[in-house]
Amino acid sequence: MKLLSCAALLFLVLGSALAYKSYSGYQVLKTAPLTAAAMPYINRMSQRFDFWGTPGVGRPATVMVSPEEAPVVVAAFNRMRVAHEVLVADLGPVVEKQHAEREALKKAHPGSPRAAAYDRFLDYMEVHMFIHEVMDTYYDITHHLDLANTTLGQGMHGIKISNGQPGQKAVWFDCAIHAREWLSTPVCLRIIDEVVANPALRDLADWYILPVANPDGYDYSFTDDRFWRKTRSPNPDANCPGTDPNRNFDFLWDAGNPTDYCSEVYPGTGAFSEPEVKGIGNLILDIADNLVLYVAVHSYGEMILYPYGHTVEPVPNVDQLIAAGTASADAIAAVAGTAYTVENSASGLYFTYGASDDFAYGRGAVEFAYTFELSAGGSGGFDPPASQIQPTVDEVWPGILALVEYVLAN
Ligand code: 0X9
Ligand code: ZN
Repeated sequence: MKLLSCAALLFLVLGSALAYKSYSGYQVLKTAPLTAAAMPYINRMSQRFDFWGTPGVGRPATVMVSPEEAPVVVAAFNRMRVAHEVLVADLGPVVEKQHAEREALKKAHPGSPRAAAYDRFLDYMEVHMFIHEVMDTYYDITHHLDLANTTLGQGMHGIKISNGQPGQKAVWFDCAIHAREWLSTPVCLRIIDEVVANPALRDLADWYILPVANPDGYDYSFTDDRFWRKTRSPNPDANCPGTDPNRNFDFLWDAGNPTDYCSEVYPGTGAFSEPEVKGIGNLILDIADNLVLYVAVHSYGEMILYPYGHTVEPVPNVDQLIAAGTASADAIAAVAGTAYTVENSASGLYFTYGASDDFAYGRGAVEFAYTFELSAGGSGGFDPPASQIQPTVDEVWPGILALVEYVLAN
């Protein structure tokens, strides 16, 4: 009996380790800084291959390739005369090691998710517990935002923090709409921690914060596939489920997006086909009259991006967008010297349609809308170690505060 339960345990442990996608033989390739001439090709390639971070003129691009994809991508780079090198020769052991480290850290920090939030990456259940712990403690200033039920039937938990004064301006932050961009969630959690602790911040504005905007995908990146990006909604091709939620918003939806289900930027069957995206979009429109700042937190690139993503034509309040973004970047740089650039989303000639920031700006008429791309980390950029959480939130929070202060003063 004892032997049997040992065997069962072993099977469970091995089984769960095996369930995690191995990435054995996958490589990460890094190009030389891209030229403007290369961008049309990169745009096309990014619809089929998994580019990490936001490609742009003057910046190197990183792309993850399976063993089958590697020769195809290398041949394309050679044709385009894009110099490149192998950044990670085999992702397999990298993913395995990090998975093991995560398990170990969980054992080392078994306390409440709120206590551990900057020591290790919290899974979705733990983020939910974090929100509930905050709401129990600060019941008088918090309100649970029940945005939607995800495709897999999970609740989408956000939090509104407010001193309850009617007619206040509002600011919005969402994190981890791309499942694998784990570093973003602790930024949202830090914002929550700061705002509940500081009455002056609540006098500035009502704060809407959504730490995990893509719960099904986020879960999946913890349990099955470290580099999962999209939602988990089924597609006709059962091998390629999921929609890129940041191409699914009802703003220029599908104007130039791919129709290939397997693409990492597949936009879905229609605008707001994803319940998560619809939930976010509807709430933004509901509060649009008061909403003055929208921020989506992503990784990576050390950039503060402003609308639009489909054109390099400047928007009417571009000067204000740049000034506020620069105030934020300066505050970030003041902490440890990390240099965020303030850029138009499409200035790198990497065009996108149906993204959340453009929806907030173009459809919700939110005057200040941004995407923050945090720092890269780990071997290829998308696998930062947990030790990077604390320094990231320590430098980004002052940037968020400077941004909110600027926006509300102007
Ligand atoms: O492409 C995206 O969705 C974002 N980059 S990421 O590497 N995190 O996927 C950038 C979105 C910036 N905003 C717009 N392009 N509108
Ligand atoms: Zn992203």
